[in-house]
Amino acid sequence: MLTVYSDSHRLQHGQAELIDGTLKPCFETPSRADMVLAAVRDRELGDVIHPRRHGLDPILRVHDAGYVRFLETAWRRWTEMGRDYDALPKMWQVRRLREAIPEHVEGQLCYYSMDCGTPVTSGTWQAASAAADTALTGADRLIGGERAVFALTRPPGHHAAFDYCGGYCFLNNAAIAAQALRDHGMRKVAVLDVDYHHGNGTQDIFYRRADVLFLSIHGDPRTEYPFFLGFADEKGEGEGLGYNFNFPLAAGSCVSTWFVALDCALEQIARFGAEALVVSLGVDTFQGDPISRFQLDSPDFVTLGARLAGLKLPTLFCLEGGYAVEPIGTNVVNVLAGFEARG
Ligand code: OKP
Ligand code: ZN
Repeated sequence: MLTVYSDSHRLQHGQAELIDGTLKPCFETPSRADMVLAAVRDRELGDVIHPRRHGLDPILRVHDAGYVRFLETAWRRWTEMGRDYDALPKMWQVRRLREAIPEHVEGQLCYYSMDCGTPVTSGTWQAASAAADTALTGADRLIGGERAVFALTRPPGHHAAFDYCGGYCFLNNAAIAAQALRDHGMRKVAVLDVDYHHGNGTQDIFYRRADVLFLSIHGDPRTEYPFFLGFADEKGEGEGLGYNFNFPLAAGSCVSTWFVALDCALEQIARFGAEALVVSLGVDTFQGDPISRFQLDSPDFVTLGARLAGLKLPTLFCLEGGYAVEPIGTNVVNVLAGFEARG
């Protein structure tokens, strides 16, 4: 399987996130992508290519222009005030506060974020736009007839919505790629999110649309991040009604429960008649993940890959979460190798 990878991911290297009431080193680190790339090479998954630049247009197909402008300019504006540490928001536009967009970069940081675990740094825009290019280059290859491509995207994307960042995500790589597939003639695209956390950003972007089916298997938001989206009764709106499926599972759920949900999701994708599949591939469902509570073990990821291959669709994998750094490469490549073995 072809891998798309850019070293620019390194430019997103946050110092700290607020966790359990204290600032802790970020879980979402450059070493994650290094480990995945090393496993791709060790296991001879296939060629590794650099992404091609695609510019802003495909990003603006799914993201708000004001939000994208904010991401591009936030670090410069933040440091112009003499600050040189990561930019993190410290308040939110909650119920009954005004929805007007603040003028000041500090206010905009709050307006355009959903949490304080997603630091804007000197290299955030470069890294996030390189990740979008990585997903887009993968989409190009699918259009060109490739059976499957792995976009080694970092920072991840699935929590990034139309107009906000959060959950370590700035640009929604999978959504940008799914839209590109649509724009290049694939009439129906399914996005399946297997990360431990609900893909609130991807759901937000496609919620009113019938041409992109979104499905997510994740920790129940009653107890798990992102808490405010990902419930089973979120089925889409307007034309999109019936084209959104959430499979929230209790934290601690066993492997067989997880695979039952996967089978339900795969059945919906087949019924939808998807012409292409985008997989938001988080491996934080691993039993050893430090911030998640499912039980998958490394061999289970091979099974996951094989089941996905059973759909017989052109498939783009975009990396999302996975914070057990040492085994992340094995777990990700297990999915991809399981997919290829099933062909
Ligand atoms: C990003 B992705 C848990 C803190 C959770 C945010 C998690 C973001 C996950 N104690 N903080 O979906 O893997
Ligand atoms: Zn996750």
